[in-house]
Amino acid sequence: MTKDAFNKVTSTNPNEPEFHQAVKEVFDSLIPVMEKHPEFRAAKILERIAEPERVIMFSVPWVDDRGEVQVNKGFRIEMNSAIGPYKGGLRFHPTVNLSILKFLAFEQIFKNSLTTLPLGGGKGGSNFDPKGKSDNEVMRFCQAFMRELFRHLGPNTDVPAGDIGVGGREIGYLFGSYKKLANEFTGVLTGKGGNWGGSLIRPEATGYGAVYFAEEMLKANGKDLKGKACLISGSGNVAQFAAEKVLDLGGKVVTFSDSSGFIYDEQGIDRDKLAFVMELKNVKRGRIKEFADKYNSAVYTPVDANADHNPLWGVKADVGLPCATQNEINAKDAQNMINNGVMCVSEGANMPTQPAAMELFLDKGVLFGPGKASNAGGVAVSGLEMSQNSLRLSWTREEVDNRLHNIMKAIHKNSLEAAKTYAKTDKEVNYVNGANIAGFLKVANAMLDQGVI
Ligand code: NDP
Ligand code: 2IT
Repeated sequence: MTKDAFNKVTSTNPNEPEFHQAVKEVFDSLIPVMEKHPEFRAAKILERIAEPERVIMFSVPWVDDRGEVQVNKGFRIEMNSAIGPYKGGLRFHPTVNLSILKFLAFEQIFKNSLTTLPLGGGKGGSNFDPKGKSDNEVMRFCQAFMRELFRHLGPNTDVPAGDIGVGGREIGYLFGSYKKLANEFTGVLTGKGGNWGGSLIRPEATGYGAVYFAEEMLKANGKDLKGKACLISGSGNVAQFAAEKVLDLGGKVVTFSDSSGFIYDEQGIDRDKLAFVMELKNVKRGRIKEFADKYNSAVYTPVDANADHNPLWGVKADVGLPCATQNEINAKDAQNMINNGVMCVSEGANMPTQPAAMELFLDKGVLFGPGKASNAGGVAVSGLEMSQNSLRLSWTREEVDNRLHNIMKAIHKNSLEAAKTYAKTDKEVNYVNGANIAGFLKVANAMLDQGVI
C-alpha cells in the first residue's frame, strides 16, 4: 500500500528525482507501520504528507555592482504544519530547483518531529550563487528575496534559517529586511546574531549534533570516538563544527573538502589548523586548496565531478561524516569506505548517501545515522532560539549545549526503539527505519487529530 502512494508521488511530480528518492526511503520504512494502522490508510496520510501544503515561487530581480539587472528564482516550500509552524532553512546555490527543495522540505517534516520540539516542516531558497559576489550584492539580493517572502512568514507561521550558502551574513541581511518590511522585531528567522536575538551554539549545533549522534551509535556498541580517524567532507558551517566536536571528544580529523577538491592531512587537523579553515572559509571566502599551500603535512586532490568515485572516501579511516551535499557518497565510495575500515557514518548533510550506498552500509553492519536524525541538532537549536525569543531571555552556552546533547541522545534512543517495535527481522533494526518511523508517527497522529484540512 505504500507502493500506490509512491506511484502517485512519481506520476504527479515528474522530473523530481531527489524528491522521489527521499519519499521512497521514508515510504519503504513505513510498510510495517501502514500494515498496523488502517486509520492512517483511511485518512490518506501518506498521500497528504508528500504533498506540500503550499509552494511559493517568485522572481527575485536585483541589480549587481556593475549596474546590470539580474534575475533569480525564489522558492519557499511550506510542507507540513501538523505539529508546529513551518520551519527549515534557505539554500542559495546555483543547483537549487523544486525537486531539491521538496526533498529537503520533506526530510524536514520528520527531522523536526524527531527533535521533540513543536516544529512543522519547510524549506526554501534560490538559484542565486553567493560565490564571487560582493557583500553589497549579497545584501541587495537578500533584500530583493525578502521583498516577496516576508508576507508569507511570521514567528507562528513560517520561520526560515540557513543552509548551503546562507550563513550569519545572509541571515543578518534577510532579518534586517524582514524587520523593515513587516515593521516588527520578532523571531522570524533563526541563526540570528548573538546580540540581536540569536541563540548561543546555533552556529555549532548541526556539526556538534552529528558528532553527538555518532558518539551515541558507538556507545551503544561499546565503542567511542577516542583516537578514531574521521573523514569530513565539506568545509562550511556543518563540517567546521563537526571537526571541532571530534577534537573535543578525542578523535582525529583527516580531511576537508569543497566542490573543487579535498585535502588529506595524515597528521590530523588540530585546533590551529581548524582556526585557519574557519578564517579561510568564513572571512576570506577562499578555497580549501589553500590549506595544503599553508600546511605541508596536507595533500590536495582536485575532484572530478564526473568521475565514478570520490577519492576522499577512499582515505583510510574509522568514521565518515559527510557534511557537504546530497548524493555525495555512491555505492563505489561506500565500498571503498568499508574496505578501508569505516565502521560508523553519521550524516551531517541532508541525504548525502545514495540509496545503493546506504544499502551497503546497512548490509555490512556499518553504524549508519541518517541525516534526518543525525543532523537534527541544527534545527533543534533553532527551536531553542524560538523559545528564547518568545521568553525574551537568552540561555548560556552550557544550557543550550546541554539541551542539544540531550535532544541528540533522545533522537538516538527514540529511533532505535521505534525500529525495534516495528522490525520483523534483525536487519530491519536500523536507524534509517527507526528515524523514519518515529518521526512519522508523531506527525501522522497530529494529522489524524486535526481532521482532513
Ligand atoms: P555551507 O554553505 O556552509 O557549506 C557547504 C559546503 O559543502 C562547502 O564546503 C561547499 O563547497 C560544499 N558543497 C556544496 N555543494 C556542493 C556540491 N554540489 N559538491 C561538492 N561540494 C559541495 O553549508 P552547510 O555547512 O550549512 O550545509 C552542508 C550540508 O548540511 C547541506 O547538506 C545542508 O543541507 C546540511 N545541513 C545544514 C544545516 C545547518 O544548520 N546549516 C542543518 C542540517 C543540515 P563549495 O564552497 O565549493 O560550494
Ligand atoms: O537542514 C536543516 O535542518 C537546516 N538547514 C536547518 C533548519 C533550521 O531551521 O534551523
